[in-house]
Amino acid sequence: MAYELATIPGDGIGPEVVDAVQPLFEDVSASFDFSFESTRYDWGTERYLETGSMMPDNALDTLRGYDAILLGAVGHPDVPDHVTLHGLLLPIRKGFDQGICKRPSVLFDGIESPLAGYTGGDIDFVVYRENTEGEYSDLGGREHSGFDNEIAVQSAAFTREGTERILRAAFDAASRRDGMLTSITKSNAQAYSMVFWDEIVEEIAVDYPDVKVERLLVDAASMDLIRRPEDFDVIVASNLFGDILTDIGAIITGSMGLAPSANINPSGDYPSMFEPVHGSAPDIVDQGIANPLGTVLSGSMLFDHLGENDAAAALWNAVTEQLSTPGAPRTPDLGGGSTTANVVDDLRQRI
Ligand code: GGG
Repeated sequence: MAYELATIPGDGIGPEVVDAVQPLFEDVSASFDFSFESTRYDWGTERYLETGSMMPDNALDTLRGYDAILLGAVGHPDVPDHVTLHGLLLPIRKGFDQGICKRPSVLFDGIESPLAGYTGGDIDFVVYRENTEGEYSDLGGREHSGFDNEIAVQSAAFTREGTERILRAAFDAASRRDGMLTSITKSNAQAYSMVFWDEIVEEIAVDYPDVKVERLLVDAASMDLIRRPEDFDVIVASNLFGDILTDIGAIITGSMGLAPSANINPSGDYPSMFEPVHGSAPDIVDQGIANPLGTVLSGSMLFDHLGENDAAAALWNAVTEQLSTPGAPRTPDLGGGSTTANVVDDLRQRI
């Protein structure tokens, strides 16, 4: 099989991690008898500063024919974050109807959690985040700028279709895993959208008698992810809540640099996109010390999505083995002194 991948390294450490993992992905494809061609698109904030747009007008047409997209990071200290996010990441997620975001949080053997007493294997959950609507809807506006009655309105939109599909994806995952689903809302305060969400959870639960459903408010969930992370298996949440909870998930499992994610187009009509959860990290850019493991694990999710399950497992296992090997290279976010390149070279030896 031959795949066509689009890579968008983006901003900050994005190019460092996306470029570093290419040879590793080539090794894996050669070992498992498939090939892929990567085409690099240098879209991002440098382009925005030169031309006024993060990516060309026909960017979605350009990307449409690819089998998958690998994205690095978006964000730049000289440009407001809402400009960069709305200029690149969100138009791709929405334009390709990538309504399901999967973000695993795994405490690997050999990694120290900042939570006392937790060691490898103690934390292993996956967040299913609704990814194209909810609080990230572009509904709203501003008026009366400069007057005392200045107003900003930002609406959250929850469609039945979008809500049902993220919930069904999460129920399916819970059914395949430990049969435990936690649905996160703020339905005590948001009595329209979140009560609607709760109602759909109840409707869908009827089809999954094997799945035990727990409902938690997002404030309690934020506390419980720190107090009892071992109790979670599959978590399902809206766009904003999912984004926030997955940062908690990343930090309690060792580092933002380790966390992968997949933005899935469930119909398969458009490419899905894979990206480390971390941002552009301007504080460490150009030092060669960015952790590439979030991108490697995102690559594992990408290969899994393409049906190359052995390649996906080989990448995931290589990371697992590296992290559990005393003395193996680690970047500074994991307490080591190694470079991005050292970590990738070591993984190449393990494939
Ligand atoms: N690695 C992708 C990236 O740079 N994400 C930055 C970010 O702020 N993402 C917000 C979101 O995922 O909603």
